[in-house]
Amino acid sequence: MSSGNVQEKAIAVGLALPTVPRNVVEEHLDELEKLIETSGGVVVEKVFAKRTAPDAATWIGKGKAEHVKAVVERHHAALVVFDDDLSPAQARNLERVIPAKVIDRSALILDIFAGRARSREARTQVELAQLEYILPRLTRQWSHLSRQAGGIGTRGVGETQLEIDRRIVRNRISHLKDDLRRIEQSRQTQRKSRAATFTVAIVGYTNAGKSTLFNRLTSGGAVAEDKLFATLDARSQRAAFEAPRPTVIIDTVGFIRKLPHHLVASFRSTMEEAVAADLVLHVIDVSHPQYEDQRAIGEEVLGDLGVARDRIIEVYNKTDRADAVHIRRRVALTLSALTGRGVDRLIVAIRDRELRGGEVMQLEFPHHESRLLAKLHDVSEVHEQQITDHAVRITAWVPQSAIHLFENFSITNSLKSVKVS
Ligand SMILES: Nc1nc2c(ncn2[C@@H]2O[C@H](COP(=O)(O)OP(=O)(O)OP(=O)(O)O)[C@@H](O)[C@H]2O)c(=O)[nH]1
Ligand SMILES: [Mg+2]
Repeated sequence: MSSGNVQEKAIAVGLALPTVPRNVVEEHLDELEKLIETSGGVVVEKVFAKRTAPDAATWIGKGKAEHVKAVVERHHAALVVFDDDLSPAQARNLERVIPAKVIDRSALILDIFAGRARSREARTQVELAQLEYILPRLTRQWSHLSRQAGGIGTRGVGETQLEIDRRIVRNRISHLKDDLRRIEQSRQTQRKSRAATFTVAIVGYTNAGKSTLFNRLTSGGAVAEDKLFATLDARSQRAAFEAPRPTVIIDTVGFIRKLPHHLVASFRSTMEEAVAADLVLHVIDVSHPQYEDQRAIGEEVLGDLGVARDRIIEVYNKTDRADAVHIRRRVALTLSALTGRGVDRLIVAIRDRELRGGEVMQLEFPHHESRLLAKLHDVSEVHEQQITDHAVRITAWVPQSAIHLFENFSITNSLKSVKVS
């Protein structure tokens, strides 16, 4: 399905299993509908199948597939999207019955990403994920070809073609992987060059309000929209608020349930940069009926990526919305990125984190202590420096490990940091 295809008529199909109750399937289909809209389609009907177990050949069962066929014909729909991943064989079997393009949630998400990716890195990551998705499905084209060509006798030709296609795809995949490695290396160099910087990554479910918050904390410029996956490129910018250390905020790609695993792998490097941040803000949209689920998905992804819990601050967003009044969690940080209410408390929390592991000191060095002064510039964050006839006066954030070096030159200790709790 192409994103340029305006208002392609689509049918959304979900399967309710004993382990997945109907209302959950309905909520998942609502999300699938949003994804289809994001991709330029319109859902004309939703079909629910109910089974004790998925059908191996058609996922929803032969009878239900016939039903989908009738629905497709009634609406003249061009596309059928399954909420769950279909095996290549299942998709093939379904397309034999249903006179429309049959895709699954993963293919749809890949399509959206392909339409949105802008930076070279994001484009490379998406193309890699698409090819890895396509590779095991290449047989599909071949079976179409061989049927058209008349079957027996032409099979050898088809197989050869298939082998060629596969080789082309595999070559392209390894080429893209090389590209990504190179991009990742130059990114690591950049990362090192800003080692003194405190980095804050904003992560969370898609549409949670990450970019809106990013714009609040920086001078703005990120696109924030009521769309899934409005952001595809990790973006970083200096914080606009006063902070004890130079601070960079990073906006990231959102999470979603059942994220295609090829995409997870391809976007890993982008996410890894975010999770290497000093602090991770996990944004949760409390106005969403499934915010608990979304929070759990976020936690799982962060856990998989190896982010330590003590580096995460949960930020409960969209508290201005009427459907968010139920939130009365005393431990959590609640705010509205849209109205700005509560953002000041988040900034205080970020500053506290920056100060942990060090202290803001006011120091005075006689001019002959130039070596120590150089050392200070090396290991700390200098906020202010004043040169008088007799001395150099400095306000700086000094890491715990270096405080003893400068203690003798301290002129006040009134600006003590918040200690690690
Ligand atoms: N009412 C309300 N709406 C908000 C708030 N924060 C964000 N929004 C809206 O929620 C929608 C999504 O916001 P984004 O900032 O684009 O969300 P995101 O997490 O960056 O989304 P993706 O990049 O698509 O993953 C937009 O329409 C925002 O205006 C908030 O605090 N209150
Ligand atoms: Mg965004």
